[in-house]
Amino acid sequence: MHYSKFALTLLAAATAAALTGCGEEKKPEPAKKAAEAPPPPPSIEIKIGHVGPMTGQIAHLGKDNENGARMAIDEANAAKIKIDGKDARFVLVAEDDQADPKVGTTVAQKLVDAKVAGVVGHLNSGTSIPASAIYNQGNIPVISGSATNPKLTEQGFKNQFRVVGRDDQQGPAIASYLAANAKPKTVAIIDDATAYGEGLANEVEKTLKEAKVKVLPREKGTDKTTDWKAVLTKIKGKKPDAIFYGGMDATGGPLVKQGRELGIKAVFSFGDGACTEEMAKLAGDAAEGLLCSQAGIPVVAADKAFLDNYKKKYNVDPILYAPFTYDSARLLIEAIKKANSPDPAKYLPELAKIEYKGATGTISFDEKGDRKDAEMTIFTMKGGKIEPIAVIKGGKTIPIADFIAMMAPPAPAPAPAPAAAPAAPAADAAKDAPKAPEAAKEAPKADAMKK
Ligand code: ABU
Repeated sequence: MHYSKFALTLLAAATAAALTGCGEEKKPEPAKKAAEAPPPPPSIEIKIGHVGPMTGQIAHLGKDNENGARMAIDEANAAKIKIDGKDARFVLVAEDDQADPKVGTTVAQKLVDAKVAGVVGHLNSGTSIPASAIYNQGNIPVISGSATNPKLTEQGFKNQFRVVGRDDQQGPAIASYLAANAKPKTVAIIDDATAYGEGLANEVEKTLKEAKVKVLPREKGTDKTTDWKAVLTKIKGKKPDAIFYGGMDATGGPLVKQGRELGIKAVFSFGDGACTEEMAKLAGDAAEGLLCSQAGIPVVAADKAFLDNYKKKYNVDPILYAPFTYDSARLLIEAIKKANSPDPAKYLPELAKIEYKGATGTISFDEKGDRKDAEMTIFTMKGGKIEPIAVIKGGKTIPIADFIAMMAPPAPAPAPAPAAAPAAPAADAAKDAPKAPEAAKEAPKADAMKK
């Protein structure tokens, strides 16, 4: 039999194919396998910036703020949120502005260039105000959880918000409380020459003068001053009954310590930047009995689940404004969810009109971006702990125990009980409510707020 060369080639190929089919496992074709695999779900990365001082004298407060924002981001990722049909992955882009206004603007530009969808920060008014112009130009929504100088939201920037009160609320609150309770005839005021410290001191001075309290000529330091002896010696000679300091705890602690060392007996009082337990760490017993204010609810009155989860995650309690930066990040995420888009142009209108139940209470914004009906809290230092005395809300001074009871979740409606087992809802609700601190037993006397 004669076969052509072509036929022989075909025969060889067919034999090889048959052998492969019988003797060996056929390897899957990679291209075919890929085609059969389900496509990965579409995803979207959404960057949220956080800025505060992570180095320097008030890094503990920067870390507190960042912890709050990070917790909100981690919870959002765990909740597997979908935006525009895609799996959203939120990423916290954390930056350090060193509490320095110049560094603050550099970092703000960096975040705009990184195309973050929104920013939580900055911590300080002195960094927040110059940075706000940069975020405004980039049309990036920004929420501060701690900056209290009124100018921040007085510039007409539609993208700027804050979830704490303002110093034209805080100054009158602490000054009125001081005037009504310590009843000083003469008050010395010192500030740290920052936007926050000087601005708050001005508000305190205005309120004291309205209350017919004599205010001594202003004394000044800086946000780095830790040797106050010259200033305090000058003040001591004028025998003030009270001293107010506008500045942060890192400088306020040495101030009160050195004041007591010099034998000054005046009541020391402070705003939120120095209303922390760091004061007791820095000043020891000298900090006992100080009065101070915070521009929001006290940490102890924040949502219990938030407080429990924070402690579990970081193994510490919040220091000052972590509940507020947590709410700030959650507000950005909630507005993005409502708009179904991380595009600031799309979600900013949602943020502006939001009404949100956060860890610090219900949050909505006025036309300037300030929190509506923000609370102020007055504290005293007892046994090294900052203890809230009263919360000022809507012009009313509410003893802390009453305020905490107001914030407690409502008792669950009693279930139709079987005859033999009556329900006890009030006791259950009380078990979950935050505990009023010792200082709550002191009845506040001042009705302070105007705004
Ligand atoms: N509000 C206290 C500290 C932050 C600031 O406003 O500078």
